[in-house]
Amino acid sequence: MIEIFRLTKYVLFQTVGFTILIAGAIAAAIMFVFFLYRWFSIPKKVLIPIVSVFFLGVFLVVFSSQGIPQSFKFPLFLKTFGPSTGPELPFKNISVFFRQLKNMEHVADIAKLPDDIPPPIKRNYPETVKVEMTAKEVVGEMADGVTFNYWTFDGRVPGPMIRVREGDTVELTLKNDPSSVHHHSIDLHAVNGPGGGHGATKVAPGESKTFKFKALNPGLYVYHCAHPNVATHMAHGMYGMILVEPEAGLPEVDKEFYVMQGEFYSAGGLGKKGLQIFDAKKMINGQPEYIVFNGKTNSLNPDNMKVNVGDTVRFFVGNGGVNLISSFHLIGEIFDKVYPEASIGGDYHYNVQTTLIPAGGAAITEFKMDVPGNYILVDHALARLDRGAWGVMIAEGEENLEIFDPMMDPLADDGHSHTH
Ligand SMILES: [Cu+2]
Repeated sequence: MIEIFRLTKYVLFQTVGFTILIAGAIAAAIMFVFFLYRWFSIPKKVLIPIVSVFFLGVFLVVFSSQGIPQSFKFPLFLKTFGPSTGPELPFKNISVFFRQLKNMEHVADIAKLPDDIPPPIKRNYPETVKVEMTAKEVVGEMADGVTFNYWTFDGRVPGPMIRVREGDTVELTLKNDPSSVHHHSIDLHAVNGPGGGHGATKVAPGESKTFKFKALNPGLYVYHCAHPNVATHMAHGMYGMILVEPEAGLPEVDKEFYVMQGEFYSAGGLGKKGLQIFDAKKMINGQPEYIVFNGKTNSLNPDNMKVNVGDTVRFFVGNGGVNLISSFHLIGEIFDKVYPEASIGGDYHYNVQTTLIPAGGAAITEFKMDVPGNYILVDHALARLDRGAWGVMIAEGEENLEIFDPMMDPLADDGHSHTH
């Protein structure tokens, strides 16, 4: 109940506020006319036109920069120039959302586990691979007590990692859960064909559609919902990645992780508790409240990112955006090899500190774990750490003092090092 109140608050403030503003102004005008007529005996014939012009002027000043709202939606004053539906939330969707809220699944953990990855492909021949995904609108927790209405592929953010081989034919079925409020679709950047599959997979709630494509180009590709307003669907969590392994496969490694950065735009400020309403204006302005890995704060931690000293490690890193470019960095390690922009088969970069992950793009990074400890993954635009853009990987095993020696005084247990 409190959640519903918090969600409606912003909407009510705008509609009710707007109505009161107009009603108030008209009432004030009538009283003003009455007052001048009674006390100064100015004839009504003169008064009414003067006062009307005065208040019309006030209205023009107030609305000249924003315009009169065309329809009831949140936010009220937003004019956009996209090729399709704008990012505003029509009030009728909000009422549908309330009616659906009870049926909507409340997920315990919205974060896709970074170690939840399909195994490497051992085949040396192409196949037809069937993939099934369900577009699902759920309620999940961004942080303690801060809940969001997430739109997802299979109930988690990011959606499942799809793994196929170059030359495979992918038969993809997209279902839209009957509890959904919105239409959804999928555009895979691994597709050669119009819309990346968007047109072929546009599904209404309860509907299901299948399309086929041949994975011609090896690489790690982002997929996302492409139903308009596309940015709005992505900013609710509708993205994931598909890996098209080259015919010969990727080099064998000991551990692989699946990580995607994304932004979330809530009307409530950073840390505001309760169910958060989506703020289209903040999205247009590129001012997210939350910037996180795998859908929420603290999603990547030593429980799900554990490696051993001596392991070779591979990160599949993507960026769902929708506005920011990620400066992906692992504090305390150097990426021995980076597949820039996740391109496979081209020129690789070696010995990289920070790699760029474009919005709607990806990178593959590989490194060998040299010494034990906690390693923090970040977007090195470091102010974003405070919005959630960090995670922790733990490496366990033997110290190697030749590579790293903290030179701790064995007699002091206060954890502070000293210099010699
Ligand atoms: Cu969608």
